[in-house]
Amino acid sequence: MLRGSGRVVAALLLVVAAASAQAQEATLKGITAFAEKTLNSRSFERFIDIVNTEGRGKIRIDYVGGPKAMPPFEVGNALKVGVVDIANVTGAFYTNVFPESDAWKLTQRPMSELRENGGFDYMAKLYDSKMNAIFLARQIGHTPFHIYLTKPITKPDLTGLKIRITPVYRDFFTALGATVVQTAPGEVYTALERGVVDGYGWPTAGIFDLGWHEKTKYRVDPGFYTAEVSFLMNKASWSKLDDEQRRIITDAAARIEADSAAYEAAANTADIERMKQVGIETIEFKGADADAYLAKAYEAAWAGIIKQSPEHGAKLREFFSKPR
Ligand code: 173
Repeated sequence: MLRGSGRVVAALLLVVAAASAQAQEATLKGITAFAEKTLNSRSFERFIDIVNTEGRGKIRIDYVGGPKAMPPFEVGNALKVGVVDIANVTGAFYTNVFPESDAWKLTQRPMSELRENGGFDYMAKLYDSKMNAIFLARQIGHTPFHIYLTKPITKPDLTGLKIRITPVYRDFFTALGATVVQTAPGEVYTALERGVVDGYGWPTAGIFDLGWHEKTKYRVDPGFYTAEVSFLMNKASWSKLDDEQRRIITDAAARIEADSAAYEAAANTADIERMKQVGIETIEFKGADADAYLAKAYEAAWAGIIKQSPEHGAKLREFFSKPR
């Protein structure tokens, strides 16, 4: 039995123990390169909810938001230098830091296979050495991109048209004859409204999120490449976590990657239907025309990546491409 001062000491010890347990809760600053609560951010928001629920008292992600908090093309560097600890972002937005990141769009095998065939490990090493980053999960990886237009075309030729791009589309749209204008997603609506561009590149789903359907008349099919949006973590922030904290992050990330096919399929089906309903017409290349269109898309992009990074580009092409 404790009496008098012994009891006071015990009580103090309890207070100290509680305070240090609290201090062990890691807080990570999380950011998304896409507008909050839109398609490409929602799985990240779900991931944060899972981590904050399962990690209660151990780890917490403090969500600082999207492009209102930081311009999308700055997210990669912010993660690299540790201004943020965890990010939801696509490779095309940080080619300034790590040019090969844009090659994710050229994967023709699912992530589950790339995690087995060495392709994932190859990229993970590049993330480590070029970006101080850990690649946690790809949350978008089953959705192609399309050309969306305000004016019709009759063949795969964008001569005379100004098209909004990111690095994803630059080589292909240039090869199709377009004049290209790079903008963050947040500037697309105004660019369309002012006639600064006649169209834009974007994945199958998501054009309703920022109101672009109001200014879009045509979607060009087939879609090309495979969109990529992933969760990345700063390496120093990762190394500060204990095994349990890492497990919570890794498990939540794996769950999101595993759910991504179903999540994307539902979103794509819904948006294609909605485009039909609002009168967005499909311009479809078929048969040999479609084959040539897609072949040109991949050729132009691989040539661009291999030119920038001959050694890694050639290796990534082996891992990522579908065997012919
Ligand atoms: O068009 C874009 O802004 C872009 O590059 C992209 C990449 C992945 C998902 C959505 C958009």
